[in-house]
Amino acid sequence: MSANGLDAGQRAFYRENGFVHVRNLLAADEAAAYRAELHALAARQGSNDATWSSVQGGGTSILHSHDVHFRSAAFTRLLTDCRITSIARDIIGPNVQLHHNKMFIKPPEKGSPFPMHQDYPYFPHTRHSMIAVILHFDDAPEEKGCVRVYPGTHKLGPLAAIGQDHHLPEDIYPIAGATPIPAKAGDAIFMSYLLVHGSGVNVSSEPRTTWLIQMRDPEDEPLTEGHASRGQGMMLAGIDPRATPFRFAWAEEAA
Ligand SMILES: O=C(O)CCC(=O)C(=O)O
Repeated sequence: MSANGLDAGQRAFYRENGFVHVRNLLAADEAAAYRAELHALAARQGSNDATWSSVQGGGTSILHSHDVHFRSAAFTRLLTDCRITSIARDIIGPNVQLHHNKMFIKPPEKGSPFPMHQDYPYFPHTRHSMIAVILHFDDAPEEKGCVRVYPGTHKLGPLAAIGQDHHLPEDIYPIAGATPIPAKAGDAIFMSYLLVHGSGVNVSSEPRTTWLIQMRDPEDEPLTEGHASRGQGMMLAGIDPRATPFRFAWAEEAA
């Protein structure tokens, strides 16, 4: 995979569907190395279940960590890898800013699902420039609880969400009714934060290992405070055009 971004067909597909599946963004040996790095990180940090409140009690779990670039330098380098940022620029524009990043390891046989949702209610922004990329470090066939989407739903705008985890009504957006996107190690899925998406239970005998980066245009203002993360605001491509005088970080904190 080169760093040339999306071709015209992929750009048109993204505009129409709200996502694009990019195959082999990473080579197989790179994906394997990142996978090993995340599993080592998971062993260091111990159990940390991120199962959503609306699906708790089903005996499933999912391991997570946010701010992975504060835990492993390999991920600091990957954040600005132009194979990722060239595609982000095609979607967002020339300037791409980090919002947050997180790993998920869905354990074998009982890896938690993600109920269908939009990412919007977690961190709403004025111009909806926010996108996620989900990088796959091992194969994610359907039985591993691969990502599933409702294509085109990014055009509906923000939808009314339910409860603490902001999921969508199961009768309107059942997980089973969504289009599965089985992926191979090294594949990436880029999606709008307005796209309705989620994933099923990992019922396979292997873990599913992914890293998700949320990125935005730095000029797209957040509508709410909250969802802070370490390194939020780092420029991954281009510049932050908002001309602000330089201030030391400690002066910002004191203000
Ligand atoms: O990794 C997945 O299966 C989906 C993750 C997701 O939807 C999210 O973090 O918003």
